[in-house]
Amino acid sequence: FHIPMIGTIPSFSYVYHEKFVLTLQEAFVTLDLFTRLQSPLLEFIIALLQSVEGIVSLGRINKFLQLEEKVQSNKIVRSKFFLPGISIESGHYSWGTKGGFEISNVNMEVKPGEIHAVVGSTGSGKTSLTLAILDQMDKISGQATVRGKVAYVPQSAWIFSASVRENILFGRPFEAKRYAAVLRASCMEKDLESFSEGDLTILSEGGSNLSGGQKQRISIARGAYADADVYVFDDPLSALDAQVSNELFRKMMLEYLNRKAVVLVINQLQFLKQCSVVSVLEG
Ligand code: TTP
Ligand code: MG
Repeated sequence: FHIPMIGTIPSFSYVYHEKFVLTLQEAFVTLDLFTRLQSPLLEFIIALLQSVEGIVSLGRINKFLQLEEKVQSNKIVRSKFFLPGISIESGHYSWGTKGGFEISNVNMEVKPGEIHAVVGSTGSGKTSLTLAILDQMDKISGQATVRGKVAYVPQSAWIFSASVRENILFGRPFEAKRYAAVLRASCMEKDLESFSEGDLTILSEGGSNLSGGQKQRISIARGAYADADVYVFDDPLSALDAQVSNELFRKMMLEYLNRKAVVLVINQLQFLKQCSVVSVLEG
């Protein structure tokens, strides 16, 4: 006697023999028992999968907690009683690995209202210097103090999957006046007109529906909107044409951030004469 498949329980059989008589009672009780088994069996599989995930997660958390403690080496002062800015004296930084890249003899002083330009050939350590300011590089010797809130705009812009506006606000509350000023200073207004839904247009992860220059300007706008005291820009003009570079330098660096302490890695040497100090990385 054969009972067809019921739910996820495979079909089962009943031996037909003179001794066994399949009564209604037997058939339904058996069916009922099998049905009752279904959910514990499914839950067992889920529990098994979750245990495996749990073990993997615990392993990762364990690895993370066992990492070596990073000693903060730059002095970071957030007090309002000090004038914001950066001062580094005879700074010597390394990337931690023996015989790896190091920058030494770093002397810089950046005050509010100043643009401190950093120039040097590719691979000379411009990005490293900006990361040394952010205390991401290991300090071997020297004195370094960073006073105030710092905003950092990295060399390669990144975009997350959300609207243009959310990419600029980056979790901060929306303030219409500041937001409009930032859009103007980062020359985003024309681009927004060309987007189907203006600044509410949803961007894809990594910003594949944007040009390189648009990504870079959204990244700059995000930094500007952060309303920090110290701004560190790593080559913000690299993906922009000459005209937009000119406009952005004037509106953002000279006007919008005119009272801030700005460190600006730059390859467009024509702007250097408008900067307060120029540092050159050599050797
Ligand atoms: P960078 O500091 O990246 O050089 P750069 O910014 O001047 O170059 P570019 O103009 O192309 O942007 O690199 C200097 C050296 O530091 C290089 O040998 C790689 C090393 N380095 C690390 O080891 N780890 C890091 O995280 C970085 C950023 C650089
Ligand atoms: Mg770099």
